[in-house]
Amino acid sequence: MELFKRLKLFEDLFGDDISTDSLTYTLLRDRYDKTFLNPLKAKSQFPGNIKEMSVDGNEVRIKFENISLSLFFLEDTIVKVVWQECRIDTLLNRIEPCREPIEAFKDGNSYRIRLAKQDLELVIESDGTLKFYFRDKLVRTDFPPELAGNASKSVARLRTSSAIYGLGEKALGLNQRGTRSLLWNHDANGLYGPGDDPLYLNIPVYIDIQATEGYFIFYNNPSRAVFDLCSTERDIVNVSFEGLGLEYYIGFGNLAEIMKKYSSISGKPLLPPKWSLGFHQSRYSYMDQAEIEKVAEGFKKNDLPISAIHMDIDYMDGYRIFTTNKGTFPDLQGLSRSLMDDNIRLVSIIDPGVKIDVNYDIYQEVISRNLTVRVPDGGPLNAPVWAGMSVFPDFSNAETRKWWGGKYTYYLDNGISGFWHDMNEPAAFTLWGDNTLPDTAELSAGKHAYVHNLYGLLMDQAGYEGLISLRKEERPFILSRSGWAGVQKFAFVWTGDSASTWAEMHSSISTIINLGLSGIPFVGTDIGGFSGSPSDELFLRWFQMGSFFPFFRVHSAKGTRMREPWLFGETYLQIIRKFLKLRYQLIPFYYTLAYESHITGSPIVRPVLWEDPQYDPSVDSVFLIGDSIFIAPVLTQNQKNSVINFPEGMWYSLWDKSLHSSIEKLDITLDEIPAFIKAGSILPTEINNEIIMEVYFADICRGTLYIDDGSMNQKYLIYHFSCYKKDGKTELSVSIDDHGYPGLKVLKFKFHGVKLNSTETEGTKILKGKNILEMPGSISKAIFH
Ligand code: MIG
Repeated sequence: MELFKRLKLFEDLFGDDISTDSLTYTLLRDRYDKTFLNPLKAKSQFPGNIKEMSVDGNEVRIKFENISLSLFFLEDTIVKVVWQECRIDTLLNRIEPCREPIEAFKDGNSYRIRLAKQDLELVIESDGTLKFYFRDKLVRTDFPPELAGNASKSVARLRTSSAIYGLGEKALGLNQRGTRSLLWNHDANGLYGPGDDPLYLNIPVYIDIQATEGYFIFYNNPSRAVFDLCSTERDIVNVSFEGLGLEYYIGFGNLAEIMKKYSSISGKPLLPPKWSLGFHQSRYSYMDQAEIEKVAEGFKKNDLPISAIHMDIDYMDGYRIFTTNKGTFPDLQGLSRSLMDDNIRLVSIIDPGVKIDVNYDIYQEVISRNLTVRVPDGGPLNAPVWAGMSVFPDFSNAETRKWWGGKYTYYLDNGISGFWHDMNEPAAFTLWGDNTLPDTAELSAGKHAYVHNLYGLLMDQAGYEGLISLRKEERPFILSRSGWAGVQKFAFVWTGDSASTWAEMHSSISTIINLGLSGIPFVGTDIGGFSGSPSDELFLRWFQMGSFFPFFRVHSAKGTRMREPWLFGETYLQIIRKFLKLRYQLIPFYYTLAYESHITGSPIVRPVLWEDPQYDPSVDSVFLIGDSIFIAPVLTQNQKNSVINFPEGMWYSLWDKSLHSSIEKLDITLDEIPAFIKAGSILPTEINNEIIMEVYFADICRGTLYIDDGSMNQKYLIYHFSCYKKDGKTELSVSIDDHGYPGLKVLKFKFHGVKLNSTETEGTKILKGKNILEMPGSISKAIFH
């Protein structure tokens, strides 16, 4: 019955051919997995009793009866624990060994290792239990692991009231303590909501934090895994992997330090092109060239700023990647050129599947060069996706990546600026079971079951490196649905096919924050939700919230209501315009945050805990942007007021500049959502191409502005601003970190919360009435009353 329903659904959606293909493929997949999956479970092994320990440089080796353990002490309080090495390349960075000499000694039946300067102590008990002490407190106990062949199970005890974040993309709430989830990249098939698991992008990393102290633990293992985070047993985390051994990294500190350490292993976030931080309008699909032109015109006519329009799969010729349907897109080059005249870029979708068609050059090449994922007994694996039966590039092969990356020249020649990698879990159409390739399919890095979670990451790497070699000066923009640890080096991520519901809008805040705390700063949702037709109000509230996320895009499924801003009536249009303009004013702030992320690995969307260690770590309805904007979005229909629990400190309303703190009940109107700037922030903004530093006054204020030429060659300049109040006078100082980019001729500051009178420093002038202080870019100090 279930099967017939599925078949019927597929026929309705894709037509007879694909549903027949899906049936054929699903049966084949089952046959392969039955024939070639090794059913013999390897025998379980535990370490047994400790035998001996030896220290060799930064490595401590401990022999147990059955297994050996290696501990590597790395720079910056990071420990690498290897019970069984991961033998495939997962694109991690190499970290330098720590320089501090290791103090290791026997203590009764245990061994003790101490790094005094780093406040770290590790106790290895005789059965293989590992106890981690940070700043003299026991933060984690790892019990002896169980290994069975390359499969592993690892159980640990956490502190009783710490919070857990991470795991990549999850819809299980903000604090994931108490959840159990699967780490297996998965196409949610067009729709998901709160609680659904797994989703498209999973990473075996989590942060365990209590107030300001904690650590990240990252398992270098992309194979299928289950993470039980204190859901079955109180304080007990139970993690199991299907293959690839047991190798993990732990790095200690506060949230900012943890993120810095994790990104030093998994990779620093890319530096995005500035335009990518603006607004993107998308639809599945704008069906032809004329429709895209109309959308662009609509934005212009209605005075709505926009940076990019996305082209979904229907631009292709029969869903063949690297082709265009000449009937509906007769002049792609002309289209991109005319949009570019208005500063609007085109982003086109790219799916990994290559249609099986002997007359299609991309198919011929991928086959003749032998670059596809293969079935266990030989030839290329065939599975259906949008293009019908297709083959799948083996991105774990460097040759495939090089070949694939070169193909982006087709789009660049057509004036396309950005790339949207979809279906890269990889997804395949099936009638039952897992909608991906067989576990037993072969990639050059190993069995699909083990390297599946790397597929998206490696496709992104292929695209990114291809683009860099095709146009050396420009920063690539890639948007990816799937990925793994390190995807931040190559791509932005959006949260896939979310439901158009209030509940999902709310839940997306946690998903976004957890992605950020998994190392991925450039994230956003389909505004309004992908699947379904949001009410006007839901769309507007989602738009208002989404306008603060680093990746800011409206997108929606076929058959749902259209979402161009002018379709919601004049009142809504005005509000949407206000939020679009606000976002463009804040671009210098987002760009500065992007640079900070690039250097430190910090997320852009942060939990309040980041700034206020006393804040409830589970509150999932508010977020910070950097350390200075606090957003409490409107998450229910027809809401009249909102009780807001402010983070520590004083907060200016972004709208009327009134001051707020602790707990307040505020009125809600349709045209705003509660948004606040921390008193003491100096926020870089831009109006009419002019940069203005907005000073939200307090006794001490600080802010940063990053500017550059936008290219890959890294010429930039950073301003650090600070402001102190002293004896009734205020002193503003500017310091410059110059890396070859010319500074601003004039520095402009707009003050909120204080009245400017006279200044003492030569060359500064106060533009009366507007509370604006203007000074030559060369001046490093101004004093005013
Ligand atoms: O099977 O390209 O998540 O954003 O519009 C669906 C069509 C394929 C899923 C993506 C969605 C996109 C859609 N894609």
